[in-house]
Amino acid sequence: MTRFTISLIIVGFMFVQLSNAEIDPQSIVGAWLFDETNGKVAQDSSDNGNDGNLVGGAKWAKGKFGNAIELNGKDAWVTVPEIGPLEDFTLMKWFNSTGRVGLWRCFFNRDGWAPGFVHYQFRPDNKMEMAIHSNNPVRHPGWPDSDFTADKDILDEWFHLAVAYSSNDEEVRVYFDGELDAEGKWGPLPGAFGPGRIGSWSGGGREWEGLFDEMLLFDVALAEDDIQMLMDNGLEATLAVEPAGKLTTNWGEIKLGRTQSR
Ligand SMILES: [Ca+2]
Repeated sequence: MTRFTISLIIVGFMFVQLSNAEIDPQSIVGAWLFDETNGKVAQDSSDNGNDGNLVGGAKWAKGKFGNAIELNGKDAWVTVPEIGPLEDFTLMKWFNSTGRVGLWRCFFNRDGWAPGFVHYQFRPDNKMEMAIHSNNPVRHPGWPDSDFTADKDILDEWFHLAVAYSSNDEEVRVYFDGELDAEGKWGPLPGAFGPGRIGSWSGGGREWEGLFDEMLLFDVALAEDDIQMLMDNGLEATLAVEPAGKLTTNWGEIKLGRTQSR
């Protein structure tokens, strides 16, 4: 093998590493890191102002990265403003369930239930469903056969869950702890997330009991390695170590812009 060929291989390898690692901060629709220690506002760390408001017994607690939001399964949730519809999206979070096994338990549900509305939750059969009203089928493919069952064996532990969806490509992928759990053709509607609730549904009786941390919503269907990087490192550390300097700069500008606009 010539030296020239080896150099080309090395350059090619570096390019792949770079392209795999890129997460564009501009693709963040909402980033609820739940790192507050007091107050009733869950700040959106993106540039979009999608701050959440704590309702009822919602409170701050120790989380996976810094603090988390703790919900009591009865009268606690976080409301979010109008978000979407998004043609493509990735929604991910760390969750820790402490009760209500065998009951509806919401992660993030758009208020009401009408065409395009996202309902993202555990079902009474303890299977996870990402549903978009009027998609065909309504629930994401593969959910009945998933190995992940939210029964008593998963209580009091942190797990990571991500759903990447493209209405343009009509594809969905579901990841538990960064491992592909289900995928398939699914569509065709964009997904509307708000006005809605983290940890509840406006229809009642579906409150989350436990914790959420690093709830991140993007307007792109992220690749598996991006999801894993965000899962392992958290959003802020992931963007801080981005090899392309402009991305780090953009993230800094976003946070600076927020400070100046308030
Ligand atoms: Ca946090």
